[in-house]
Amino acid sequence: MHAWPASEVPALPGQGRDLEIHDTATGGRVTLAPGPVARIYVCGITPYDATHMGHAATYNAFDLVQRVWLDTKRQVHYVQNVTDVDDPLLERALATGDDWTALAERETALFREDMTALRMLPPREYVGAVEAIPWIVPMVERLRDSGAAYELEGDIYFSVEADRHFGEVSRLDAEAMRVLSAERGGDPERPGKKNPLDPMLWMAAREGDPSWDGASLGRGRPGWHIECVAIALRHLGMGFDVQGGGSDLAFPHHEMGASHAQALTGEHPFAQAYVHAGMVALNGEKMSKSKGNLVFVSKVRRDGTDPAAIRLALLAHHYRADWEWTDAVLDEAVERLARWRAAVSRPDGPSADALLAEIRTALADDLDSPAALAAVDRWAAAQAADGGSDEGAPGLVSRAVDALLGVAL
Ligand code: 5CA
Ligand code: ZN
Repeated sequence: MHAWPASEVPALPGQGRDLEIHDTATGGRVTLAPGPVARIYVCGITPYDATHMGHAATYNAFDLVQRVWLDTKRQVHYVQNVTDVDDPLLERALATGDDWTALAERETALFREDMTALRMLPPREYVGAVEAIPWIVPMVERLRDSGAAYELEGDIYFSVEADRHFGEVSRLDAEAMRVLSAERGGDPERPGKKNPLDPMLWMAAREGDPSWDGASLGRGRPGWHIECVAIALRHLGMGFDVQGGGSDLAFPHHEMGASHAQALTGEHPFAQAYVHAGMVALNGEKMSKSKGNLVFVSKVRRDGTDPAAIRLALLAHHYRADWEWTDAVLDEAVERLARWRAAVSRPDGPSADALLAEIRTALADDLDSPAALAAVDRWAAAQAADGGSDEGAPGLVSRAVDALLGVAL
């Protein structure tokens, strides 16, 4: 699949700091130490509805990771998937009478437009689950042939006991795992499984569902976790720097993905850090396609809101926090954008050298974007109060805010 166009990242003087970030698997901060090419995999959308502010907030977090790395003069190899065949997509298509491929294409196209408008840097590889089937099939065969997977009435399940590191990503107890497995696409109640948590790797063809040739697996379609593993291993390999997604992916998705990859390769870890963004709510409940309590990025854009203001609304919250989308959040961002634009539109201003250092420090500190915004606010307030005579300052602030926060002033 093609991704979306990259917005330019302006060059800045000096160099940023290495990123310290919260890692779900250790439960604490880690200082990432990528090589000259930092490797990141971020789980993409299941394209059965438009991009909402929760999705946008999560992609914003991982866009900041990239921007910090670019500022340390590294290259970034970023991979993202599209879950373009899965139960929720097929169920929605069935309910609306849409063709499932047309639904997926339409919503993926809208996602690209939203990401472009929000100045999210695109992945180098943007890969659909359907495209990954030829890589998934041999992986599932290998898992089965090595005893890490087994057949149940034609379906193939992964045995969580095959990975001695199982449980190390989410660090949940068995009961919590069981509850989340049932809520998030698993089938812990199905009789005949070796362990109730075992996730499906390959689902035998069902009447009325799309299916593909699975060689010795028979016709069917891939499970969810193996999709991301196949794409990540093909393009990034084991031990890449960051596996990213919202906190609802820590278990089972990222736990199972890590175990699939570790059982396949015999290597550990799948990713150096597992980074999870908080959940955005609306009216007191997590924004979710299945509940329908959504604020769509495309709708807010159509209503005339500058995408830079949407981005500022996301940046005003720490990525790990759970927070609530309200009209006030957006109003405040619109007002902040106007203040910042007025501040950089003057020919000179207070020196911005300290501000650049403050933004860099804030972002390296577990992506503290609210602290970065507060630093820009202080510079803008000083500019409004008594200005300054540094002719390079407004330009430097514009470039820094664009390069590090993805906001075009
Ligand atoms: N296709 C899978 C990942 S392989 C999937 O979870 N798709 S999704 O469309 O449901 O979500 C896409 C990303 O948005 C995931 O990282 C998910 O954790 C995140 N996300 C979903 N809802 C919210 C929310 N309310 N707040 C923050 N992030 C969210
Ligand atoms: Zn994923």
